[in-house]
Amino acid sequence: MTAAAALVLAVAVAAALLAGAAEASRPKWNLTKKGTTVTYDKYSLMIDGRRELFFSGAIHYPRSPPQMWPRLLKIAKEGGLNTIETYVFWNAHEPEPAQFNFEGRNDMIKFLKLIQSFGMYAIVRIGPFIQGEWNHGALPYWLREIPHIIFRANNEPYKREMEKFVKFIVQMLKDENMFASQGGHVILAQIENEYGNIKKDHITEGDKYLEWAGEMALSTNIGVPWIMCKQSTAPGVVIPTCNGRHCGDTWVMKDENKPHLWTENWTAQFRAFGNDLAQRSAEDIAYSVLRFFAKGGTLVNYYMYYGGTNFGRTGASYVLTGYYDEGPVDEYGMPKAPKYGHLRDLHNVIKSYSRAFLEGKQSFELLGQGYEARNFEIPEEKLCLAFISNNNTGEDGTVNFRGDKYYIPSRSVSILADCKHVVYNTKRVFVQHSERSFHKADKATKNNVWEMFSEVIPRYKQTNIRNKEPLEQYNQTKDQSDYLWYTTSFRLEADDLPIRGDIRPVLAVKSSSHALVAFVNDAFAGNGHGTKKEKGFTFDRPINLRLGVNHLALLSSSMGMKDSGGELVELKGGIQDCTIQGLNTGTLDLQVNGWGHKRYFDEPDGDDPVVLDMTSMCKGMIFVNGEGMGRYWTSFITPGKVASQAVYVPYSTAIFEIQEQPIGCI
Ligand SMILES: *[C@@H]1O[C@H](CO)[C@@H](O)[C@H](O)[C@H]1NC(C)=O
Ligand SMILES: *[C@@H]1O[C@H](CO)[C@@H](O)[C@H](O)[C@H]1NC(C)=O
Ligand SMILES: *[C@@H]1O[C@H](CO)[C@@H](O)[C@H](O)[C@H]1NC(C)=O
Ligand SMILES: CC(=O)N[C@H]1CO[C@H](CO)[C@@H](O)[C@@H]1O
Repeated sequence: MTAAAALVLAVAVAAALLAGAAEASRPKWNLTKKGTTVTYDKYSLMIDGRRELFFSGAIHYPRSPPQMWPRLLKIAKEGGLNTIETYVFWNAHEPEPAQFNFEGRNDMIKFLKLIQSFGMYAIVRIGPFIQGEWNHGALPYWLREIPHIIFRANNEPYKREMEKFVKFIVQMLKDENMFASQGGHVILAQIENEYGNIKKDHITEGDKYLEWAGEMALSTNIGVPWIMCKQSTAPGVVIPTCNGRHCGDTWVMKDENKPHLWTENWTAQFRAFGNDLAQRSAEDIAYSVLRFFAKGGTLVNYYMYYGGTNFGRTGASYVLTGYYDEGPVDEYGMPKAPKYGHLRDLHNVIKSYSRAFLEGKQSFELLGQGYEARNFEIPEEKLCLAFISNNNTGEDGTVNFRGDKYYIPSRSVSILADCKHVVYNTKRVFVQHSERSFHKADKATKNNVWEMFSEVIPRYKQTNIRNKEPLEQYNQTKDQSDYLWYTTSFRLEADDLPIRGDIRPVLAVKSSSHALVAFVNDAFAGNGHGTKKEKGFTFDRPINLRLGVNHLALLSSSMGMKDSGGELVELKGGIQDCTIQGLNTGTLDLQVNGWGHKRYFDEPDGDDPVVLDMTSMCKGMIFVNGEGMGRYWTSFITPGKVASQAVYVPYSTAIFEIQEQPIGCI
């Protein structure tokens, strides 16, 4: 490995926008304020009976260091947000039954109090299944070992554990007076998550489970409404909400008397290793938000507003370590132009006409094929606000509206103050574009001391976990490591060798994990990997064998556990099938040859964002001062022939002890 010398420390150059952002704002909110009521009708949520608009951004506390939280919240507030949404991460908080962790990045209460101190509201999505591109959808590994458990079904063992955790979190929030009803700022809580996606998969009474989940949530008496997302209906007073890209066009609300809330509006697309950049333009997001608001929506949550980092092993299968770097605020905590500014302008415009918007009488006018006006009026106060939209793709046009002509670009919405003057159009972006650039930090790259650790390639004889067939991987590693060694030994007789002609025998391995490195008689024999899209992969490579005993060692690795799907509990990893083909005597099936297993633990020995360029380092995990900073995999290139993510660890300004754990180019 010659890579150490090529490892480059670089400093990201912050946009000018950021100046002064690091300094935390003073708390403006009186924390001892008495409770407020949060209610709703079919039009909106109401705080103490007053209608409000909610511009919310998702920021997940375990995806950034607590030192960054004040700066992120300040940027969010300056971007026109008044609400922050976060999930609660069960497997981060309860890695072992009844052993809790709310320290550092997991300090949920600290994060929520900080939101309150900025005078912003909070939405807490307790789940406790959350998906979220988070390892195992945040369900702790130990749940899998509970006999007869079926996740997210009308299943007693699951319901018992879910209820225990939900009530534990609710109690914790109540003890700190976090709910609006207690004077805190949590205005909504979410139970379950996108259940609509898997309901069809369940044979075990999905409807009954959902009904139970709603009732269980309501029984906690938090004094603020509960929501369920990505469902068109929800039990009782629970509010169903939309997740998607274009909720203004796709959302069908089946429950009358409940408001239109949009809990996930994707600001880009999260990425997996091997994926090219996923962009969603500022114009397209603004367009969707306005179409949703024009139809009476009153809450939008940008998913993600700031994505952050999947530290350590927290990312779900193949998910990139940098999370939603393409959102309005990038992984480094820098506002991304023009997305950030264009949305800020949108929020400010809508807010300044919020009275007409929230209290006005709504009307609708069809202005032509694909053209419409949605108006909000309070005639006695001469207040009028109109949203004129052109939903046609690739066709700009002019419409007549109340005696005037308006030019509206394709797929755009104009806001008309007084139903007359255009004050915003989603396609007219006034914010300048900016680019992120890096420069080498020579000072930080010099005088580093590098050490190398090497792993001994194990042989069957040295292992103590043995089985006739290779064992399932997750069951062995129990989510403590990405790696598991599989070893077996076999004897070849003179009959088997020499091989016919000059053809070398081929080692063929089928894996349901994500990558593997193969060694034959202690020598590197090749590697292979799958992709996020295709489950499992086959590795086949010609190998060198010898007369007598041969040793095979396969280092199988997982890039995180899946985070979704009805079959999550049946998730399997590891070697499924192993043969040696092309021997004189035919194919040697090693599947029931007797396998030894060895766990490989990821244990390390050891405010301008600084980043690590890992381009030359292939694949592994980065540790900084003993803490896992996330997976890297720069040798997995995209169709565009680059690594999905080349630079990592965009936080500390002084990283001197860096150890990375390369395991070869897979
Ligand atoms: C905060 O609210 C409490 C209770 O309503 C009140 O006694 C106190 O004076 C307030 N403090 C500030 C700084 O407004
Ligand atoms: C708006 O355009 C999109 C994309 O063509 C289409 O799917 C949607 O149905 C249209 N909405 C309306 C209300 O026409
Ligand atoms: C996991 O492994 C243990 C012991 O190796 C075994 O008893 C159990 O059946 C396995 N469970 C699964 C789901 O494979
Ligand atoms: C509900 C919905 O619109 N889901 C979409 C979210 O975005 C992804 C990626 O663009 C789509 O695959 C989903 O269908």
